[in-house]
Amino acid sequence: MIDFIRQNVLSHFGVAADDAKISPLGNGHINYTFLVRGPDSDFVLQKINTEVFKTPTALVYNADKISQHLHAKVASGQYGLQVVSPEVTTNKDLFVDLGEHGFWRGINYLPHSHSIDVVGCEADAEMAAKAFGHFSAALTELDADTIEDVIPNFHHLPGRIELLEQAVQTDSHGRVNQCRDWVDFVLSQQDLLQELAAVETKLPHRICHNDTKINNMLFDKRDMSSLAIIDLDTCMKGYLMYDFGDMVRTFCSPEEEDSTALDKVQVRESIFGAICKGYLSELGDVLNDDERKSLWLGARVMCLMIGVRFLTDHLNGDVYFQIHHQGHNLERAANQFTMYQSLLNQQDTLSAYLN
Ligand code: GN1
Ligand code: MG
Repeated sequence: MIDFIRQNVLSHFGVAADDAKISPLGNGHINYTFLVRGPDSDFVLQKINTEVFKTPTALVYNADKISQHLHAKVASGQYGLQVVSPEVTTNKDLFVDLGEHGFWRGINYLPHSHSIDVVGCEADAEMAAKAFGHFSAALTELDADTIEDVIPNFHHLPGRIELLEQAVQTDSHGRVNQCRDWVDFVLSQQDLLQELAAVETKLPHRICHNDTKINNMLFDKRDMSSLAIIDLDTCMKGYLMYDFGDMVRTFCSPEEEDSTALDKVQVRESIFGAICKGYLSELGDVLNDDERKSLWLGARVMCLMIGVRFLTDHLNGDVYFQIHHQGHNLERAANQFTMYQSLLNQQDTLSAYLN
């Protein structure tokens, strides 16, 4: 793909084919991301997965709107992080659509940035949660209806379980027998669905990040302070409990999302406490009572839901998430279900942090 980029994409961004170094960047599961080091400046180039993002123009327009809003906040001294912005083409467009050869977009590269996949200490968890909270608080004045739903029903647990049931029915790759226990485990979690149905209707829709993984918060490698919130691809209307939940699922484990060392996968209580502290320091006054109470539910739903999504993709033959080896999605699913079980095992202690 790097040769293709050199020959067909770089010129749209005003960079000559032989003038750039191109290398893969980050750990995304959906889009293809590269760092382009040009003679004068660097930028991030992405090939958007249009099977997943069926209206990629909506994605880039949403991201641009959010970016402009945050820049205005920076200018008025109300936003303390750096902002990711579109890197426009030589025609001043937000993207290059090469049809069957891909939908490409550029993003500014933030110098001195550094990302991590596993949180090492409470201080980092608190700082990252504070940064995500700061991001959401800054978006409260942007009208949520101006942001398009790039993936309808993205965080919709009942819909995700239905898709799992369909994958089990079809069993297109003959993998159901191998994961029957996990399927039964998911289907035994009916109480969670009922709890969710009762809470959801009370919650306000807000613009959410929807992918608050630890590696979507960049640290400044000079002093390890928070630098920026990145990956605005799935910013959409939703419930903040899911942003909280995605932090819990990705910050709290001492292992990566795809670790097979399940005996080590668990929710670290001290990290959970640090997330609550950091997130509420920015959003404590913004959240209403129902939203605050919903956070514990959000944590459980997110862990279960991403496990369901990985398991479904394994059964469907790995058509959604990029995998690095056979069985990768099943390993990810087992890891996330283990996180979910760890949350349930610590229900009383953990939920007390939110009272
Ligand atoms: C995907 O590609 P990435 O890493 O930004 C996925 C998220 C999942 C995540 C799991 C559009 O995000 O929902 O939580 O993988 N994004 C999409 O690591 O499905
Ligand atoms: Mg993402």
